Amino acid sequence: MHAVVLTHGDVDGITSGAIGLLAFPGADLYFTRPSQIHADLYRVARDRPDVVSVSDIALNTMRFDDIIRALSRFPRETSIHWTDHHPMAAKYKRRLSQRVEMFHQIGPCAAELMYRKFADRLPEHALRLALYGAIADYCDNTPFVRRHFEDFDKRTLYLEAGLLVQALQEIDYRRESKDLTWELTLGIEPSSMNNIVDLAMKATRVEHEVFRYVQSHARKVGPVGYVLDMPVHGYRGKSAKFAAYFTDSMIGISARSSEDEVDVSIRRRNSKIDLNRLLSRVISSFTNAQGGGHPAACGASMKRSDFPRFLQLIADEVAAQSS
Ligand SMILES: [Mn+2]
Repeated sequence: MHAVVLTHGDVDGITSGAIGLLAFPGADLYFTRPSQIHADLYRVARDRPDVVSVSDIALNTMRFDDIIRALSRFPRETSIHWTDHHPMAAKYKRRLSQRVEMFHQIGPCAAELMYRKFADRLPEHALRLALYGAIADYCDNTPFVRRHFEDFDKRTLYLEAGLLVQALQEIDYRRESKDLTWELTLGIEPSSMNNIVDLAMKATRVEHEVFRYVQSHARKVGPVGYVLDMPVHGYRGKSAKFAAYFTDSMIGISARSSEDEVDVSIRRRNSKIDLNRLLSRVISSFTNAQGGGHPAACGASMKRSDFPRFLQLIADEVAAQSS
């Protein structure tokens, strides 16, 4: 049997992908992302695999037709599993479900969904992977996760998951993440991976520096705190949180500019605002901007010259919603 696992490169992606590899032994593993999934599916279809598993990939509605077209390239016999927890409008879910075996739920992480979907064919250690994914994605308050926290010492689970989260800040995706995913399928714990422990410690020290940097460089526009072009790469979600904290804001943004683009990570702080919804409203007033994510964590990119107006629109929306 020829199987292919396509998944995201963050900890939930890696753990849900590792569970996919355990469910379909011998499968090939590729990392992908919402902006690329259509092209990757198209490429994978040429090999006519028996099984494809896509996990933790948000549906990019701007690419929806391309995704449907790519799916139509697979032989009818290919079973395609689509497992995800990002918001998905009902019409897209319905349309996609005509071709894929959809397991979609908001609340649990993708790794929990993968575990629940394939539990009867997984080894015992796969359960820990599901819990690491849940901790990493802040999806650790579901009935499934709460129940299984009782099976271990949850403090140890947080340490192991924390090592993965931190190390990934310093891993440049792809190659090393692939090795890491394979090690996880073997049941090797992060604390037993020397390179992961070293990277996690380094990342934690860098994170503390990032915290101090944001303290002295965060700015505020209305109810939104932001930091632009930190001297370190990565740490974007974390620095967005810190920017909200240091400016006493409901929303934090960490932005990085390149020659003609600005890329932002958005987080909320003590707020129930649905960032995904907020972002899709704001982004519709820009050309060449895209983004999305979860209610509590989002990302977007836009033309560099649009960034000031973007900040202002986000601030206006948040102010309007909270008054
Ligand atoms: Mn996820």
